[in-house]
Amino acid sequence: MLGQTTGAGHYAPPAAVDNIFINVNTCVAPTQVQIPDSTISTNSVVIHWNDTLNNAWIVEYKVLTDTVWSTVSVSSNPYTLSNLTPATKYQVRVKADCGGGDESFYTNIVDFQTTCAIITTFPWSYDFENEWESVGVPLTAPLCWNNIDMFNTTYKWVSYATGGINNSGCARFSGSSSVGNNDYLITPYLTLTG
Ligand SMILES: [Ca+2]
Ligand SMILES: [Ca+2]
Repeated sequence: MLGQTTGAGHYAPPAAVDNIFINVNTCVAPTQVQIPDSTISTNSVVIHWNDTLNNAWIVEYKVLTDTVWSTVSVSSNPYTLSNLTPATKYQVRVKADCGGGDESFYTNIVDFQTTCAIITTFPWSYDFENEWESVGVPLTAPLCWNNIDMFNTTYKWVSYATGGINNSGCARFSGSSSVGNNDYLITPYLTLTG
């Protein structure tokens, strides 16, 4: 630690410290939190991490845009996180629980997105009023829809936020009748029974 005064005269220092205390966190954090893509479903994921020292952990997760983490005490690795919402972006982090209130630092934060639910409730409607997601630059699509842009990539299905019924937003084919087009905007999966 280095203290220094500057300026003419070198009068009293402009800051002070006292009773510095440095401690070591002996509870070692897990590493390499991973969520294999194959484990991601509409409402659950399987979380793995590396840790050969501990046998109890605290898994924290939240919706990406939330500020408050949900906390689960866990004694298995890997751990299945369930009761999630379909087609939603989440974040997860893990720390070791070494007992007696001794906890490690958090791991890095890992992002994941649950998969889209199959639509089984009818009538079903869609108003094209939510922001479209990137589905591979420069293409976007409504969440859980598929946008297929063939032939002329200048001409494709796009979001038109000020068009549609009462200017409420709609999907628009931005194209030209003078060129060939073969473009599709495909609904989410639907299951029709009965
Ligand atoms: Ca609309
Ligand atoms: Ca096209």
